[in-house]
Amino acid sequence: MTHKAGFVNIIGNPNVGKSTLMNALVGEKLSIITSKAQTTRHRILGIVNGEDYQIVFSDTPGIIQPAYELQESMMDFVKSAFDDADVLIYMVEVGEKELKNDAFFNKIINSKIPVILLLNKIDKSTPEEVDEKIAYWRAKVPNSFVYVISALEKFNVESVFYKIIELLPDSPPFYPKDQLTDKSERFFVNEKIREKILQQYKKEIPYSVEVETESFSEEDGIIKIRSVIMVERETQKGIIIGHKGAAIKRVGTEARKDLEKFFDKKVFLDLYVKVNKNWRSNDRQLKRFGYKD
Ligand SMILES: Nc1nc2c(ncn2[C@@H]2O[C@H](COP(=O)(O)OP(=O)(O)O)[C@@H](O)[C@H]2O)c(=O)[nH]1
Ligand SMILES: [Mg+2]
Repeated sequence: MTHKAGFVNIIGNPNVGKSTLMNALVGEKLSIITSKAQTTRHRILGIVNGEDYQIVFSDTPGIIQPAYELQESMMDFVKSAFDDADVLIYMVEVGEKELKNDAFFNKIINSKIPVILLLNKIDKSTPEEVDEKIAYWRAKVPNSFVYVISALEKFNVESVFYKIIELLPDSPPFYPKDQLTDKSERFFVNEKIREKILQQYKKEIPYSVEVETESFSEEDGIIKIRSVIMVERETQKGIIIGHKGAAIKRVGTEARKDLEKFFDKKVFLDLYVKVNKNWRSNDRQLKRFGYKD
């Protein structure tokens, strides 16, 4: 029996639905999803195993023009996703025009590997609009297989899945067949807490936050977790905590509920806040948080 395997890397503008798609394809909430740009900061693998295939999906940060060092590292993750892809998924949404980064766009249209162009969020548009957009994208990315989908409502996602399998090269698996992702349990804890922060705070707060899980241990069926929320400045610390600690308490409660579902165990989550001055522009801190080698 021949075996197929390969890297299928999802790229596109911020907020088009890349993480929603990966979670739908993998069937797990590996990537956090919010309506804000730059929710995804890392490259996150989601692995789907079949008897005779293994698909290694990569969710990546949305393509932007980097303004500070963290964002430069985020764009390095996108670059790496071009380098090792066996199939490239370029996701766009109804209503958008083009990538803000010409170099990335040229890489897509000149790609030697198969490109699947997904026109997402069609649940939000009319059939006429969709037809017009299909024609537009076929002309703009002529080397691609075009599909219209709704990642949110899982419309047409299965057809994309079968197309991917068809396009995969013959290869033995890259990862053990029971592995779901390349990230640790602590990583998912950090991300879940960050998701709640993205949802609950405004302006620059979500972008100034990094989360680090200091301890993760399981005893008597309960997972005990202690995590630090790091901000760039003292004033942000006060905002995170909120009046009488109400704001951080809400973050903790919401994150705990999701983590209990994710791990399928009871979770005890202890959160505290620390200032880590200008960590987004500090090389050593970016390495520490896994944004750089
Ligand atoms: N209406 C609609 N919204 C979607 C769809 N897919 C994703 N979204 C929403 O778009 C926003 C961004 O999604 P996300 O997956 O985080 O986008 P990413 O930045 O490309 O990873 C979230 O609010 C999603 O719920 C879709 O098919 N239809
Ligand atoms: Mg994302």
